[in-house]
Amino acid sequence: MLSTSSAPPETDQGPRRYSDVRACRENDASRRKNSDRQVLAPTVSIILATYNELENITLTISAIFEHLGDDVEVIVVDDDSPDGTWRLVENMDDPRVILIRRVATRGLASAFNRGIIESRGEYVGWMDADMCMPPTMLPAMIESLKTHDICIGSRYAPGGCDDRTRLRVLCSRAINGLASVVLGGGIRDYDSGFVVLRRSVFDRVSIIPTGYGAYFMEFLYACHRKGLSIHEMPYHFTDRALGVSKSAPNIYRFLVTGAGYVSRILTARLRRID
Ligand SMILES: Nc1nc2c(ncn2[C@@H]2O[C@H](COP(=O)(O)OP(=O)(O)O)[C@@H](O)[C@H]2O)c(=O)[nH]1
Ligand SMILES: [Mg+2]
Repeated sequence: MLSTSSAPPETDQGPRRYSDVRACRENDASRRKNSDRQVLAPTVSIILATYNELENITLTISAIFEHLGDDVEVIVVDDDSPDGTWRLVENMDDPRVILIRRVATRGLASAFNRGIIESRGEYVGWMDADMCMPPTMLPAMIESLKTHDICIGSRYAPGGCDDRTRLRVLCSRAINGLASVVLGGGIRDYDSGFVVLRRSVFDRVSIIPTGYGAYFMEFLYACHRKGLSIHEMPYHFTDRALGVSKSAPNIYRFLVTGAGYVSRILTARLRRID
């Protein structure tokens, strides 16, 4: 298992190490394991952004390996979770698992962006680490990359399902409705956040690494504009059984997140910057 944090690279030994003084001391044991990282680049990289996912992270990682086997790396980008999610990952001692522990920063889009930078797979994917998005879907999603550039797990394509509370589903559908009117592209689940894609996609489109989940809509919009083919695969989204939602822990955060989505949809339409 590789453990890194977000300070400048060191040049002493081993591939791609990062440290700051605190993480360097705390991560000594796992850093000695850096050389255990798979030498050959795996075919698939799956990135998990985590903040306080102690109850879910082991389940999520094991389920990914169960369905994708050994030719995969799981990159966990944790923002120094107070519940010690990062420590649990660090102790997994698995060469297929890479831990990036960022300190003194937070952000979902920037966490996925960091994971993308570290990834090595020909196919790259990312998803939540809260067991709402089923890792059972991953093999079929990756298979579909034979004929598409991007595959998103979709709650709202025919056959999909979102079993969260009525209010959350209603809001999510409203945001998706607005996105499809303003951004077009015929995508039903614009803010899916559950995706696998060909690495070559990043030669044409980058994610804009600011904000919460709304970055995903802007990313898909840019992919659509560039003519990349996007496949929506329906799935059953199961509401969180363990841990707390970071986007809607209370009504205030819920409204702030919702407003962020609306403004990002409008900005994406106006920005059109490559
Ligand atoms: N690294 C990182 N991960 C985050 C942050 N906020 C949320 N996450 C993770 O992003 C995923 C989605 O968050 P979640 O709380 O499930 O939000 P929801 O799905 O919108 O209710 C989960 O895996 C979280 O642990 C953050 O600030 N930094
Ligand atoms: Mg979630």
